Amino acid sequence: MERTWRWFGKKDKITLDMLRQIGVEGIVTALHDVPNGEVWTREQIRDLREYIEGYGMRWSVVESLPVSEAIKYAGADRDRLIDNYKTSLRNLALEGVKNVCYNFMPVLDWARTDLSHPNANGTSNLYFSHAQFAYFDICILKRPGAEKSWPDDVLAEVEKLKATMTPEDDHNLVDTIIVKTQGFVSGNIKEGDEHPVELFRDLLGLYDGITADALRENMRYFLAAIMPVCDEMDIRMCVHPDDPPFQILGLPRIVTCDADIDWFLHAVDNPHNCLTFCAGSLSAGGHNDVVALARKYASRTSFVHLRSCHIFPNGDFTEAGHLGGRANLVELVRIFEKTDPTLPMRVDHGMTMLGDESRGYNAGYSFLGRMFALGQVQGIIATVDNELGLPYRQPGLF
Ligand code: DNO
Repeated sequence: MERTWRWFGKKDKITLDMLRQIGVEGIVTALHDVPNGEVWTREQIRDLREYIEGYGMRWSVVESLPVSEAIKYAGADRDRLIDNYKTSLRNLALEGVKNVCYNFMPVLDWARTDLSHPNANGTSNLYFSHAQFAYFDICILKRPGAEKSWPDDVLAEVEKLKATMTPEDDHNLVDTIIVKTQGFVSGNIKEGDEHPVELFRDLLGLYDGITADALRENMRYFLAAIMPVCDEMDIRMCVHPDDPPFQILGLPRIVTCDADIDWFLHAVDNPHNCLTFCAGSLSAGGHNDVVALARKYASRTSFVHLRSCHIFPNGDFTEAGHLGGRANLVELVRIFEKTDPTLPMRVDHGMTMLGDESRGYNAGYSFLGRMFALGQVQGIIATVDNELGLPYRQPGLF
């Protein structure tokens, strides 16, 4: 697999000079400064591509070319936004960047309730608590009918939280769920937005009456519209699974499991319609057998995220070590390396460790924690390559 790394552009505190020292071959990035829905110009793309190439690496994957909400809920503007999307795709391909990750999650790109949940060894990881999320839904967001979407045991936990959560805890929960996890992924709400909860309510309102089937139809419409450009320019579009892979806040989520993946691959049956195999997102759902999914969908995967989750008996999950958890990264590497040894892979999220916490990195995207994980994954790849008779490689080293 190609060793790639998610880098947030020239402003990222983790520099390309650091990355080339730790075995990174390809960069995963986006034009983070271009507002959602606007065209990415060839000049902007070329500038970033050449910058990356100046460090001896290549721009392997776009993560993400964001799909505007109006495309997802079929707003009046969607055809214009799809045209812009097609222009951006064409410009990327003309500059040689032909693997594009996106997601089709309404409003929230990904969700966690704690960004620094302590591990017993002094490091921390991301964490999702159903009770905390339900508390946000019922007591902070005050979504009409929210209580009905949570089971009794979670509602009982919410009652306990009502007695212990301080205004500061509430503020931190809002910051985690709708600001810190969203801003840096070109999400709907950014650091500094004054009334995030109100903004968030308005966004949820856009999906009133949009069922899972309606969202599926909108995804099918989007894919059908962009596939001719992908065919012409040989672009692989790889959708990221919903994270976490279950319904939240009454919003439909349609890339959560085997049946969902099967659906979108067949809805627009085209080899350029691909999957981002995010082992972390998929392993956060107890219904998913991650290894079986990899076996089934490896040939339609154009990008791999390696990470693994541990699910607690109450359904809460945390991000496990890259050699632990439910995902079985060793077996996944075997499957993907056999399918296509050039497939781009990035380690996804990592522990926060050894001073990462004070460096201001984006949530989940520590340096030392991810470097540690990359070292582990490089070891797995080397072992698997040895089994398969493939040569070992690490740029810059003998
Ligand atoms: C979070 C990421 C997501 C992902 C997008 C892809 O850490 O996995 O933000 O990049 O959903 O479109």
